[in-house]
Amino acid sequence: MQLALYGYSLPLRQPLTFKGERLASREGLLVCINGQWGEIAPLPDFSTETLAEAEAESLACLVALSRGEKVSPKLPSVQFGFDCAQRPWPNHLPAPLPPYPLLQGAPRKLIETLSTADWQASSPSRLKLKVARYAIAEELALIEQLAAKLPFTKLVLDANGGWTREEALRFCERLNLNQIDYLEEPCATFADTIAVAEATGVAIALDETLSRREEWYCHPQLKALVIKPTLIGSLSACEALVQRARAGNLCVVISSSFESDLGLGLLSRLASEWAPNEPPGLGTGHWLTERVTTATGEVMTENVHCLSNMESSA
Ligand code: OSB
Ligand code: MG
Repeated sequence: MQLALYGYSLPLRQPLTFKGERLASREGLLVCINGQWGEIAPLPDFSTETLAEAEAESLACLVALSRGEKVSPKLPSVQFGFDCAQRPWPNHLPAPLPPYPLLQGAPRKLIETLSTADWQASSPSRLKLKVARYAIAEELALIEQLAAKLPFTKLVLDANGGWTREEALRFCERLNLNQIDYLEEPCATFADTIAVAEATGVAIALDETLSRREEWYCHPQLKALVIKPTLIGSLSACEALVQRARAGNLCVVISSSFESDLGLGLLSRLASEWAPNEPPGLGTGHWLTERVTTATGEVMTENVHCLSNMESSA
């Protein structure tokens, strides 16, 4: 049995701020079990575990595997990595749909780049914009410009729970819903999010509510579940959410957390398996300027550093 753990550090095109923490590069781990890969990349402020904790648990799991023991990691990012590296992947998956683009940044800057962006030539069917970061009036003005420039594009807004119920109400009351596909997590609690949906008519999607494993129920205005396998962890927990979505007639959007190209490839395969007709939320790839795999999917060992490499007879 061949068992290995690698670390990577990939520069971000622009530093990203996650709830106050500035990231200039993305760091994560790659696990390889008998030639099959998984990625372990907790995202600061979204994951509850740190990279150091994930590395420690990963190394302990590899030692256990080398002794022929079964492992069941506790940390979500480690569960995801080990599940991917050990699961029997289906042989024939439908071709993956291209991810929809993700816009994140100061409204003024984004309005500038709007005129130069190359996706204007072939406007995407869906586009995601982060909100609840700047003044409500600025964000609403940007949305109006986006909608006018891309009349055939549906907009997904993601507030990451950043508004109080009152702020979300103020925003949604002034929002033209015509081109809005749905709004992800307007408020920090499910009760506030539902209250905003009911008061304003906006369709909503759940993301953090799922990864934090909070209680939720189906509602006529709940349109989609945004499933982030890196944050949810075990693939069977993800599959349970997919089943719940199907039962409630909700869209399933498989979404990334700034993983490397290897992790994005795994997520893309899960998306074609679980949500073959839904463009995935994997638009984070553009934020990384370097790769860990070649175009044919081979890991470039010169772009990663080896943390452990074991051969065992177990
Ligand atoms: O809230 O959806 C989020 C990326 C990192 C952390 C949180 C989120 C995201 C994304 C990924 O928006 C892209 C997507 O879901 O479309
Ligand atoms: Mg989200």
